[in-house]
Amino acid sequence: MSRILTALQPSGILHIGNYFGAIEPMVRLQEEGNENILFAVDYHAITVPQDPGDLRANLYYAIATYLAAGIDPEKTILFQQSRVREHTELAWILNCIAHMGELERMTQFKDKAVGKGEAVTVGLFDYPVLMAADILLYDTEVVPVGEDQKQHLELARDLAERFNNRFGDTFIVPEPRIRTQGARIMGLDDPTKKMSKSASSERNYISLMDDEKKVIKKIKTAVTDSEGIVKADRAREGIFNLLSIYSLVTGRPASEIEVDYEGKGYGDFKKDLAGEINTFLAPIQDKITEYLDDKQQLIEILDAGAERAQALAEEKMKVVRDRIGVTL
Ligand code: ATP
Ligand code: LTN
Repeated sequence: MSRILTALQPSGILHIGNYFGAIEPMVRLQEEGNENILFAVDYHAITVPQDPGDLRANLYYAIATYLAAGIDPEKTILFQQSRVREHTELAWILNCIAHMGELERMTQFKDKAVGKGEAVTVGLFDYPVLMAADILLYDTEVVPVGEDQKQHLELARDLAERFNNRFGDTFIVPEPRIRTQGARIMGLDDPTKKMSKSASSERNYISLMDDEKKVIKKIKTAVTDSEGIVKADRAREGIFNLLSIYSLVTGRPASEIEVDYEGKGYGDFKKDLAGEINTFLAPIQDKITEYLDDKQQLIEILDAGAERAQALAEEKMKVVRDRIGVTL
């Protein structure tokens, strides 16, 4: 049994990339009887401007989605980051051992800082340190993340080791678990880049809340190629990506799906794929809506989760405060 932890930003739309890359793996790990921790990182979300009303709505939506996907709040500690103050407290302490140079090398920061010049916020720069605090606070052993978060995890490991060397063994050095299946669903309009909610066009992604018509339209216009053969060939990014999505939503191997479309064109394939996506989304959407209609229940779940997380965090912080010499 391992302590497994991951977190997602409550930043609005969740797409099928987020679902298969981040949420569904957590559901599987929960069923394997691990000690799971999952939270919505609202203090990471505010590293870029957020409208307060939107942020609140997105928090409800994020939690409703995890529950709809099968996260069981009895088995997984499910909460909201800002409710456990120890995250920001530990981030401050880690700030005092983190180096400017190592943060300046973070590619996510460099990407997000583009065009901001001197006005880039300290929060955006410090994002990876808060993430390290999220992880180290709970004696986390395994962190399932997408490929894009590998560098942040490396920093968390470095900070754990540096702290341990300076103040004595305190933190577990966490291992990343980079997903293989579903790790990278690509954009429908540009299959060379990952599906992303911050893409310039809505055509890039299938949101978990897209209605039938939207799904049909987006799949119809998804980029393929002129070969007209449905085959899982990595070199043909567009069709490869659509086949992966087909496989994920139906749970059938791509090799089997290929056979069904031998001698048929992309038209039939796309029509069926849209249908399969809609069949897959319908029950999830119903459940999300059900949870959102009962905010009181969501609040109770989050209260209970925060209480459990806080108990663990407080234990850890007692040790940390003592190690650095602030407890008298
Ligand atoms: P943005 O596109 O705005 O950077 P995002 O869609 O990447 O946002 P995040 O909140 O950064 O979403 O990531 C949430 C989780 O979803 C992370 O674990 C990330 O690795 C995973 N994820 C994001 N996009 C994909 C994708 N296209 N395929 C698989 N997993 C993804
Ligand atoms: N940066 C992560 C979100 C995140 C996270 C974490 C992931 C914040 N804290 C701790 C794993 C563990 C992202 O997916 N964008």
